[in-house]
Amino acid sequence: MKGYCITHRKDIDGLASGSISVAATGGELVLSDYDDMVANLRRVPDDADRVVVSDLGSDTADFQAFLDEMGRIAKHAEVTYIDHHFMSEGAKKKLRKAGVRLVHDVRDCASVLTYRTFKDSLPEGARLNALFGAVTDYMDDSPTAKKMMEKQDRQFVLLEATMASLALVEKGDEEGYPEMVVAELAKMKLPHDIPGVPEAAVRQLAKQAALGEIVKKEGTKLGRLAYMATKEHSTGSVAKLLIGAFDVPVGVAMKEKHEGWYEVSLRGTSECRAHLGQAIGKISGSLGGSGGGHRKAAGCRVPKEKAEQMLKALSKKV
Ligand SMILES: [Mn+2]
Repeated sequence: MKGYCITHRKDIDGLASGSISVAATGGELVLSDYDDMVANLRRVPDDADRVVVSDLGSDTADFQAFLDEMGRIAKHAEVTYIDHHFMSEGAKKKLRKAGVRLVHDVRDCASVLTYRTFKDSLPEGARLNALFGAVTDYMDDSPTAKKMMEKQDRQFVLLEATMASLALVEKGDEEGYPEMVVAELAKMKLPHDIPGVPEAAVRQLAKQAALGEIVKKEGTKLGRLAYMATKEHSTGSVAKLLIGAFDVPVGVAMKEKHEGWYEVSLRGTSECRAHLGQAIGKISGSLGGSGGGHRKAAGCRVPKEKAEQMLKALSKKV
């Protein structure tokens, strides 16, 4: 058996769903982000038997390339694609037609969907991994997640999940760190028991407390959004802090990860009038970048010189 588990590397939902598919199928772990998703699929050889892709939304400009690769792999292997990001009916149809087993539901996080998909081949502890994804993706109030939470001590789950999430923010860029976390979670090890995790989580708490002050000084308000360029790893946290500091419904944090390009995180409150993932997908696409995500949490990549245009267009939308 030659199997691969390809999952999102940036958050605990991605890592936890990867750990669940590794525990269930024994496949080799491949961590990916949106921008290298197609490249990672291209590396899956034709003699693979089973491939699980989780928490990687495909509602981006390169859907055709994604579909082509999924179709190529599905000719020889059993391909399961588990996701909860927005997906058009047309895209779903095309994936199924290409032979992909699609597990898609926007009401649950990818970890919970992965847990349900492989439930029969999982140890009981995997339910916790699924809940870590639900808590950190803010999706623990779905009917399924709620029922699963009833079987656990809620505070225990919240602390373990948050500890894993904070530590990932602190150490996510460290070579091999996210891979190590997935491997340990797949062995049903709890975050507090994974080497380095509790210490990194506490360091991150201290950083975040200090960051609140920096955001107040360096952020800028533009209509109903506030934005800022940052070097922080967790652009998502910066976006959230901007919302609070400027009392606006949308926060936008931009980081120059590769020269000339901004990686952007967007966060919104219930008062935001647009679906951020869909809005930023269109805007960034029209500016030569790409993006997508959820209603209140999204991300994109745009050329640095187009950032101002992006912010203006988004400000009109929200
Ligand atoms: Mn997710």
